[in-house]
Amino acid sequence: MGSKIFKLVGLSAIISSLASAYAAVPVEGGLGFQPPATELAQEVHDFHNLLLWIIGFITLFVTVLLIWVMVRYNRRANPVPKTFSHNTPIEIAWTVIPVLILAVIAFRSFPLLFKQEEIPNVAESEIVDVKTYGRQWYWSYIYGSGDDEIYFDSNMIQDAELQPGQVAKLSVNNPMVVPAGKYIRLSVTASDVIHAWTIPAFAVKVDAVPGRLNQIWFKVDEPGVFYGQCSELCGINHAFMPIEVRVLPQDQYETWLERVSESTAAGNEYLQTVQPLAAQVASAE
Ligand SMILES: [Cu+2]
Repeated sequence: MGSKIFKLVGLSAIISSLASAYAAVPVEGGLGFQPPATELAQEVHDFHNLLLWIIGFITLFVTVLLIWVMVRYNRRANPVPKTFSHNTPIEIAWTVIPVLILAVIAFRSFPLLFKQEEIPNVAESEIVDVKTYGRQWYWSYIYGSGDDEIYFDSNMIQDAELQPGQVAKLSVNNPMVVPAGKYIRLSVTASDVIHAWTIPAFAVKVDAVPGRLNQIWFKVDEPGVFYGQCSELCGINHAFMPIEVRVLPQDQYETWLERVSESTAAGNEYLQTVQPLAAQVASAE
């Protein structure tokens, strides 16, 4: 029993230190969102917290009203009921107040929706283009075009092949790599059925639809490793096509881009030297 608890504590210590070193690993028993890695995610979380207050207050208010009515106006406490059927001030209040609450929610939510969709108007030098295909059941990533095009597939690591530091059902063999501090413009489509590309820590989610090109953007300022999963039921292995994004400082990203243009293995080898997952776990232990 004692050693079991000790193991659990040790495991959660590793996981939580992993989570602090790298922004987006789900933790066992975790409540709430993964830490936000983009400005957009921070704003989405703030909006969520505001909604929680509003919902909480309304639920409490309605519960108190119900209890009050049950106690004060049951047949025993109030044997002779009043017979009026209208009360104009109350009817105005229960129309206007919900409208105001909905207006406050709309005032916060619509700008966020547009912000998710609209790529900021910045210089092209600040933008990095990446394309991705959702496929049954993995993701493909494409950098550049024409002769300089880099293409690789990104498959989940099977449980039996997990290396120290890799996360079950979330780590992939060839992760997507992007530079920190740049606007990543992601073009998303699919080659068979509908998938959805998402990273919760970025507050980004976009459908990958065959024959159609969707775009989304994100900007992560701090290097780290971020995980997501296909979010559109796409067949038997839907749960096994995760997304892993490695955010590197600009200079390391450029070196990775050079290496990966030689071969995917060379790119991964370099990635291991600058952002090794295993070392993080070893130091946590
Ligand atoms: Cu899917």
